Amino acid sequence: MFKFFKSKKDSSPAIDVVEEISVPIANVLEAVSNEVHEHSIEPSGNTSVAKVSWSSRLKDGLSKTRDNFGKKLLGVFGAGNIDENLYEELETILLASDIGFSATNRLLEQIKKKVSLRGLKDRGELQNLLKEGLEELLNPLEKPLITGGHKPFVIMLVGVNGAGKTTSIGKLAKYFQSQGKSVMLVAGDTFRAAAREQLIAWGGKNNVTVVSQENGDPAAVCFDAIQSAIAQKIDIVLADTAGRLPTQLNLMEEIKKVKRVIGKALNGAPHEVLLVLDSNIGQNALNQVRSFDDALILTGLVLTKLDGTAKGGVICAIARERPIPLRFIGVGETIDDLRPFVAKDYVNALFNE
Ligand SMILES: Nc1nc2c(ncn2[C@@H]2O[C@H](COP(=O)(O)OP(=O)(O)OP(=O)(O)O)[C@@H](O)[C@H]2O)c(=O)[nH]1
Ligand SMILES: [Mg+2]
Repeated sequence: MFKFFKSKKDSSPAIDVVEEISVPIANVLEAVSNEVHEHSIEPSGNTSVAKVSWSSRLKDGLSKTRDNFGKKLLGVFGAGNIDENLYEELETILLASDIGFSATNRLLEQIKKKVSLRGLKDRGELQNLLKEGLEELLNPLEKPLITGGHKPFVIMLVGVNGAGKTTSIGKLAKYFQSQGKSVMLVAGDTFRAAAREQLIAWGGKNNVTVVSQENGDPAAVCFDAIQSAIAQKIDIVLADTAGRLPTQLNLMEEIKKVKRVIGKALNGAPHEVLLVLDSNIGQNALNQVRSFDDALILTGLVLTKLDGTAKGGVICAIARERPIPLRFIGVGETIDDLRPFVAKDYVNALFNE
């Protein structure tokens, strides 16, 4: 059994009151249990859970990007002298990896400068220069989320449809719980019943409270949830929202209202506004970052589905154009596949190191 909340009208005209009820979770847990771990069959016939380290998950997850980027680079960095042809080849590879013009130009300029400063001649020495350049470019994005300053610390997740918001909330619930924090999930996507159920399933998986209302107003659901979180002394509130395109102006107004109302429930909240981005969209991610940032003033990004794409280079374009902290990256669908972004690890994984 686990707890979640269901709305009940009270005498206040504007705000629903939440009422705690209990529901069986066996069926929802069954629906999601296959996502938790990769299973393997032992010789005995028993099923065992395969523990895979984060660095191998990251390497596996980035394999398509690496094929598109790192492996081609290895070809360029083979034997021979450094010349203009080499820089052209390098430029072509970087541009084809969704790194973007601006970041590509910066990387090339830096490499050329270092080559002349250090008097390098051999192509083989360039790989380290490129790694250095990528790390320098990506370092400003490496700012882990610190949630200690507020109780509850309210995190709102936004983004286009299917970007991975709800899944990321489920993973984050586990991440924060593993730090000993109490977590509450808020089903702020009130458009689809399935969205609510998806969140309840993640809540069941992590054994955390999910606040939801049938057909409720998203801002009202968030307001109620935060008041409840304050009363219950919850550490972290994760608010899900419905997917929307930046071009859907009415929906962008709605999400601004959700943010405002969260601030009314708790002064200073939300403390984190995370844009969830599907890395498959490549350079379009930049447009989404700009639009959502202009509307909501983002404090962080989550980049999902790096495992399914060859476009992992888009991080570099984001670092160059709008260096909003990349709080987490997702490299798979299981609950452990979302972790804080570490520039060095990411660059090493790109080169399979
Ligand atoms: N491979 C892979 N799949 C992911 C990752 N993150 C999310 N997904 C999948 O992407 C799909 C969409 O995820 P959701 O979390 O439902 O996306 P959403 O942003 O909440 O979607 P809407 O609520 O419709 O706006 C699901 O099938 C997830 O399992 C990831 O890092 N890797
Ligand atoms: Mg969702």
